Amino acid sequence: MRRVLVANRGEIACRIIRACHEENLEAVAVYSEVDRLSPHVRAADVAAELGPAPARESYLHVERLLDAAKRTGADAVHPGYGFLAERAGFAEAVERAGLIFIGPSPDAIRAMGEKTEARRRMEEAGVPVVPGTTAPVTTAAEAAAVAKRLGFPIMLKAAAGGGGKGMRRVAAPTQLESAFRAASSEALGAFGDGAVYVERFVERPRHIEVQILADTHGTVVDLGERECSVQRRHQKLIEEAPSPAVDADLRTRMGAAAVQAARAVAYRSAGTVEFLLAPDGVFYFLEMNTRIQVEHPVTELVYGVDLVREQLRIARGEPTTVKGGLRPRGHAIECRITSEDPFGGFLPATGRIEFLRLPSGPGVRWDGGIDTGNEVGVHYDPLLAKLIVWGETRALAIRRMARALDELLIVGVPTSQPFHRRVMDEPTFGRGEYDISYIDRVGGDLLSRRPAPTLLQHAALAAALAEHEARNASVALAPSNGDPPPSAWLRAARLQGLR
Ligand code: MV4
Repeated sequence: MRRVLVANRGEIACRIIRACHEENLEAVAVYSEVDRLSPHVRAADVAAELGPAPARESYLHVERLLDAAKRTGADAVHPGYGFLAERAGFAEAVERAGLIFIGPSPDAIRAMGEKTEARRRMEEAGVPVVPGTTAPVTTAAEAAAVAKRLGFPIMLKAAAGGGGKGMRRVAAPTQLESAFRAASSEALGAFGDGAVYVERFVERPRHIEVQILADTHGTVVDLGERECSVQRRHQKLIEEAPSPAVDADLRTRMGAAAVQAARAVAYRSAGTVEFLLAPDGVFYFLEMNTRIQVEHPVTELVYGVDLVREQLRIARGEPTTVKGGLRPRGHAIECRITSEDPFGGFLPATGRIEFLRLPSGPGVRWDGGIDTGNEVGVHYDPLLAKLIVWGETRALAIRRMARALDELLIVGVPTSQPFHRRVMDEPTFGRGEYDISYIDRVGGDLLSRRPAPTLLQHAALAAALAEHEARNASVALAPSNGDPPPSAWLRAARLQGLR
């Protein structure tokens, strides 16, 4: 393996390219027309244009990706997350083209992608699953019969995919018929398959996921848990490791269950087993994500590993360098910096990055995919970057995140930064006493009013405006005889009336 095509964009593409360079591998970036000036393109050794902005014409276009691999002499493909990362068909196409797919086998992807199949395999492997069906139910009547056995409330879920699409909570028999129809049609729309299965509803759970690393020499290790309960409409906003709700004994038990889950599908590479942790301390398998996840850095900081480099080593057939039985050290928190306006219902925002000042200092990590001058559009996921901090304790990590968020300045597009800054001051978050309903409960207060722009934001905007006007002025000053427009020096002199 010599040259890796990174079939992704943004922060994760930059992240993978860094790992490639540290593993003495060359990196090939792919980009759509609107991403021509993106940081991941500049960071790579070779770059290939895929096509127009729409993902289906670029980052989702299998033939163009494989053609780019061939044209650039790539011998491996890393899918990142999102896009084609969990499409078994893409992994198969990569391997059929004679390239290494940096991730699990297509069979493992497929087994975990079909949620009822995954639940069946987990039950067989002795991994605790939420009580319910391990096969789809085909009618509302069938669902009602299962619900009678389980007791209400129940959860209807799409068999063909996770992430909350096609999911409905049903509190009483009278709601079942309409909920079943809604869940099935949403599942059909999202995954092309309307099959639905039934689970008992777990009240007030925390969303806890366990990181797995499996090599091709039989080693399967867990790297502890991540707490991902701060999410809005199934989009995670803040993640942390370790979870404030998990002690050493529970960590050992969840880690063992996650390793069993990975072994049950002969897993390879990095993966994440998602659990629901109920208030009574009982945990249930939810689903397995067969990719590197957005939030992987919090695990890297508390376990001292580089998960993407481990993926590259494993793909080269080398044993993982990670030993089993590691314990987390300190505490890490990640805030997803997205181009969404928290004071405008988190609606996707667009704009041009006019000015970017990044936080730094002890224990601060910025996994970024943006630079000044970049246009932020609506073609892709609104994640711009991740701000991750590490501290010796959770309280110190929170204080450090607050400091880093105060240092961060992005001028030109609204971002989720003010939301995160307020969470760091919010008492229940500070005590770690939250579950998946956190945003519903405290989100409203946190976002009650938009803060006044800081002096620095005003100054940065004024500078950007002055530069914009000066640039326009120079265009206006461009001589009609076709001579080149005046240099910045000449413009400045003219503006001072010196020439
Ligand atoms: C559940 C659940 C409670 N009970 N299943 C969310 C998407 C996918 N990861 C599965 N999810 C859940 N499944 C049962 N039986 C709670 C969640 C859940 C959730 C549900 C609604 C709103 C936000 C949520 C965040 C995390 C998990």
